[in-house]
Amino acid sequence: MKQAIFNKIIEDKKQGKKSFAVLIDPDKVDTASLEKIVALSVDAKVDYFFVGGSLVISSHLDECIQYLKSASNIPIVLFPGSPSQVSKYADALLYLSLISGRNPELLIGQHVLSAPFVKQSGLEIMPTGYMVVDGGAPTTVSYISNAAPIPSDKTDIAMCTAMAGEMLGMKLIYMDAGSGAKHPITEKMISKVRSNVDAPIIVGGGIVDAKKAMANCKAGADIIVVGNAIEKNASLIKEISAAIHS
Ligand code: 1GP
Repeated sequence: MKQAIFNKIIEDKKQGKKSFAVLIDPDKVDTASLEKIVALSVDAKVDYFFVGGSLVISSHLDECIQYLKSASNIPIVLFPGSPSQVSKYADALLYLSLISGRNPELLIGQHVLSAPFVKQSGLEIMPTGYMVVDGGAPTTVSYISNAAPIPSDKTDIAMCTAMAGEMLGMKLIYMDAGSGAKHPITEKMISKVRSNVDAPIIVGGGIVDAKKAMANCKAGADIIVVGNAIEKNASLIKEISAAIHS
């Protein structure tokens, strides 16, 4: 089984190096905006492209990934909202189980149905405990998943959920307030999870500036994901990347 990207995440964590992932939703970019995002990301030494969305309506996922591949060496990690968002052209796949929810389909059901196809893709598979936290607004992910998010002040629930995910064998923990969240995840919740699990922690949802990205890193996040804010203003890539890497 491929492990290159996961090994890099572990190595970076050991060395205290924080990483920045730019989230690209294929539905929300056109050729011009994608070119701009890639150029700025290369320049700012972005660590990963995460590609996916709760809904991917258009059919150009493969095309989008092939373009990213041709234009940069930044690893491409699929962040799929459904099994249809698997592309063999990417480098790795966040194999998400929605451990904060109680929807069996997103905990295991869809995985069973898509397992042969996912295995055949040849992608590096990274088992990820996906935790959706209330971000102050109903986001696409909470609607589509039909699962209640963890209340933003219930840090103990987040801690226990992450601990259970890790003990079940999940290699990464992704804490997500949902795309465009009004309130990103609090540092209090991140540090509570950080103190209780060893797995690298990915944090995203509603992060719109370098200050928040840095505060999240200090609280224990290993990878910061930003999508929405960059779609609105791609020049943020540079400052957020610099803050995370500092
Ligand atoms: C959402 O974590 C991601 O799943 C990123 O959220 O688009 O709000 O940056 P934003």
